[in-house]
Amino acid sequence: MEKTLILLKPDAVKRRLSGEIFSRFEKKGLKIVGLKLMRLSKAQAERHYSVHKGKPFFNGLVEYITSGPIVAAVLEGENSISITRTLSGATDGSKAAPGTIRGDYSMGIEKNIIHASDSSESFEHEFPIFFSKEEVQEYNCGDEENIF
Ligand code: 3AN
Repeated sequence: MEKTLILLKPDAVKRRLSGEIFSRFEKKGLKIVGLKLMRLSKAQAERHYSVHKGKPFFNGLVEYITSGPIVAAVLEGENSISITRTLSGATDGSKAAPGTIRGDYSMGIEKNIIHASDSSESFEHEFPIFFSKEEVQEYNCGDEENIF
């Protein structure tokens, strides 16, 4: 089953939105298989955002994601990558559709609540920055035939 990585950014954690956001993904049918609260180092943040190196917003992005605790999670389910992106909404919270996480909780493009891997290649790049393979649990919920 497809896995994806999400990060609840410092604005989400400080605004006590973690439970609300996980609730949306769980209700949709995705399963939490990895989870941790952590503070990213500058080196980890630069590695995570390496695709944006050289862009004008790169330094601000690194500064922001390292400014407070984040919640990193691995979610699993069929099409979990596109589903988490759809539920997260457009990058700029001021333009994201209502009903999406960013549309409901974010006003801007930097403090935009959540990161979600945008492809399996991105997931492969991002996963080892946050988790070791041993930190991911393999299990069935038992209701997969009703969910997928
Ligand atoms: P997404 O997070 O929706 O995949 P990306 O990968 O294009 O968006 O951008 C990564 C992060 O960089 C975004 N979550 C956002 O916080 C930040 N970002 C993207 N574009 C800008 C911009 N023009 N100005 C400031 N920050 C930006």
